[in-house]
Amino acid sequence: MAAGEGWIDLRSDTVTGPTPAMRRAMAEAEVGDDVYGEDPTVRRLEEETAGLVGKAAAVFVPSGTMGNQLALLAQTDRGDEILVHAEAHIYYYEAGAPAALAGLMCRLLPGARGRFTAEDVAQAIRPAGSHFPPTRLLCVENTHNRGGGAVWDAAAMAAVAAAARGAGLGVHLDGARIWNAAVALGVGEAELCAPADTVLCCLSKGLCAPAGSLLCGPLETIARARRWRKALGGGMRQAGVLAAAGLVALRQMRQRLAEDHANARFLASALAAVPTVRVDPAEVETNMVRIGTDRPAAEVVAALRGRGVLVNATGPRTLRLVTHHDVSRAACARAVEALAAAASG
Ligand code: TLP
Repeated sequence: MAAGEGWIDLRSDTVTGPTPAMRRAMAEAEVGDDVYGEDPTVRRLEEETAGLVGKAAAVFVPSGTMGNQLALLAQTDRGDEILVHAEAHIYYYEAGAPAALAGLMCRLLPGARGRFTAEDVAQAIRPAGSHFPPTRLLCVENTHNRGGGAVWDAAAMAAVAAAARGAGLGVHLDGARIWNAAVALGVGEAELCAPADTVLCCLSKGLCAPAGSLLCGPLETIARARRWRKALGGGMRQAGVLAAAGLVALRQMRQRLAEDHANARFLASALAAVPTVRVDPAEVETNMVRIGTDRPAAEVVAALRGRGVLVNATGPRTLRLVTHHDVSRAACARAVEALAAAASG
């Protein structure tokens, strides 16, 4: 059954639909064949995004997953090792692609809510020697999805990047939700991305574009990524139709994310009063709320669906609620009532 009108959909911010301004921009988009590098709207989006995150170049890709995987393919060789948090999207949710596509080993870093320290990085780097895979790349995720939307501030990011760089590693930032981190901290995206060589950012989550992400970084790395994009079938022709929506996302939708963050805080504090739900309102930093339930999560999800509310389970007794443009404060209040009933069974 497809979710739609009338549903309160808290499964993810990926469910947001394009705004009327995006639909107009898509209808009027100036396009060309992007595989020939001739789509002016895609070029504009790539330039603006690269500028915003402070990198020299960017390549437009269909999804965040492809952007992350291009970053790995462009900066490693088969048999290398990457350092990545045990709950990172790249490792946890990308269908085994680091192994299947790039031939990489993943060395998993520990740390609460997706955050680790320079010491954790230093300890995980392999010594030189023919017994070991060369450690090539550190991956950081900001905000951290399975960490409940946790934010890395500029200093924490700079510290782990310095540890990696000191040992000759590159640094990739999965910044699918870097916009949320920037708004939460009140700093510019470029400052948060400065310690990374490459940055993946998404337009189709909280920013409401229908599809599209960008991998940003140095010219040479992005040229390699562009070649891998073609190899993986990600070269899109008149992609300016999508890029036009992406430009609206970038220019108009970033600042309003503060509203989603306030709604997430509202959800968490209201749910804290529900005895069958465990939630720590102090943990909410952006647009995600993690909750624990006594009742099995699958049962709570089904009971909520019966009440018109959609959420995802993240474990046997844990759920994730994500706020976004298409759920109002009033809808959040209705979701709290539904959850109070569904969690009690
Ligand atoms: N995350 C999705 C699911 O895949 C879990 C979601 O609903 O949150 N990096 C991060 C940090 C992400 O959260 C996601 C999507 C991606 C990359 C991948 O983006 P897409 O879905 O465009 O491939």
